[in-house]
Amino acid sequence: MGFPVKAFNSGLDYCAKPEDIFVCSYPKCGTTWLQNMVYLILNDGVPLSLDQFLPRVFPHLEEVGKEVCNQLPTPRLIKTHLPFSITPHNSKARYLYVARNPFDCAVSFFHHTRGFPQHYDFLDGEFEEFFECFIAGEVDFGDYFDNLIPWYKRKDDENVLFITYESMKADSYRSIMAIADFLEVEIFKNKKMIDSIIKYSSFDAMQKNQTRWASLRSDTVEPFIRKGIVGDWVNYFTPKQTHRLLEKYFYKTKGTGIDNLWLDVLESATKNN
Ligand code: PPS
Repeated sequence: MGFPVKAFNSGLDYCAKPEDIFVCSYPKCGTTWLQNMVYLILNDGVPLSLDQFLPRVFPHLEEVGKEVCNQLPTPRLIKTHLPFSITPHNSKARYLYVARNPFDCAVSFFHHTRGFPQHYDFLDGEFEEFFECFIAGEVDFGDYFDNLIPWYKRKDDENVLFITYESMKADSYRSIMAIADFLEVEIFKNKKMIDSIIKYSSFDAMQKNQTRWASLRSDTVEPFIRKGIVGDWVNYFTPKQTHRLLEKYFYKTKGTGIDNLWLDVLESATKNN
């Protein structure tokens, strides 16, 4: 991932405050989108100004370390891909977790890995090669399921909001209302504000300003806000790969309830393998 080791270790040591708001996820599952929604909800629907950058306003804990996070205004807005067990915990802090089906996540992660040649040296890498790393859990932040499952188990905790990328796509209004409710921000009476949050968190609006959202590193060669759809995986997965990921999905998530999370995707994957 190319984060400075010192910052990564310091991030693990961060002491969460009761007012903190964390956006948590496995990589490529809609983190930036959710961060922007949270930001807009807390800021009356007014988008980041031209001289503001999301990674500064809402930094990635493991990338910048605790010193940077300690300097943030209250409520501190913090992004993390850490697994639940080592995410800094405070029983009063709020944790929003966004999950995305593993098929689309893998494709997005593939592009991300090609996109940072100085870190991954994978500029000409093929999906076939990346898929083997993904399914083995040998990618940044480890195995997809090991991140998802423990967070999913906390989904009914009072200070956790579990949301999916697909539900944000299907109904952004409803997702925004659920997030605002969780953050205890009253926006439901203010139609203008809601419209503004929807507008500025839309794919088109976010795609316009790539540099606004990306990591503090500037060496990416692929757009960070890339395609933003559900189902792009069908353009990459072979039937055999689909079968293998499905098998792992059902094996890992058995008895957790996650097998009901992406029924459409699972159905189409089952037909495709
Ligand atoms: S990271 O690097 O882990 O923080 O990446 P992350 O932000 O989690 O995920 C990036 C993917 O989210 C898509 N994205 C969006 N989709 C729909 N609408 C909006 N507004 C939006 N913003 C970001 C982004 O395009 C990446 O997905 P892919 O499939 O690669 O397009």
